[in-house]
Amino acid sequence: MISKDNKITKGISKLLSYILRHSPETIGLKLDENGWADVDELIAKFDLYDRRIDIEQLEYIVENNDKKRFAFNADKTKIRANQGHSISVELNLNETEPLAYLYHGTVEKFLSNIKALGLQKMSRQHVHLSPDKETATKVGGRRGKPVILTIDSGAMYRAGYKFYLSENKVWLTDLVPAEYITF
Ligand code: HQG
Repeated sequence: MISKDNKITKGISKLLSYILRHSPETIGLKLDENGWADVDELIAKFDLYDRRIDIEQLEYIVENNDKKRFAFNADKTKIRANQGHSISVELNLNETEPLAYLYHGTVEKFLSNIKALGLQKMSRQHVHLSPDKETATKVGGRRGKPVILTIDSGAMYRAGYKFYLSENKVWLTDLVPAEYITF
């Protein structure tokens, strides 16, 4: 039985995030254009690099990961990250009307750039937005004292900007111009 705070499981989750979002080539893995890795191949490649993992452990991670970062396909032969990629993958997310307001957690040092250029994707495929201030506070808190920006997503949507909701409920868009941000 793998326990929730099992350090090994956490370490594997982190590695899995890195491999499936940013750098599959690190272990010689190939993702398809939709970001899916073959589960058997992933397990074999992990093995080659001396990081043992089995299907049970993957199932546990998919099920219990704190942010539901990963998903299997229907027959569990493939696995992918739900969002957060820096490599180019087509997730085929459905365009969704956003909540009237969304939030973005960041830190003070980025504010002058954000005021000038809006929220940009930076190294990822999308700008990530949170449905509530509490989540945004956690996101910003990864980098220091969090600063929460309020996004007028309703107005953006009416102006034609597209929004997507990932499997794990992160709101994604391509750009948030500064005029839609309350600082
Ligand atoms: C900032 C985590 C300067 C932006 C979280 C952020 C999220 C700018 C950083 C997910 C800027 C990018 C994503 C501009 C944006 N000038 N800085 N114009 N526009 N920034 O990590 O949103 O745990 O790529 O404020 O929970 O922090 O990995 O984005 O600080 O959902 O699953 O540039 O990552 O999820 O950083 O986080 P990131 P993020 P996981």
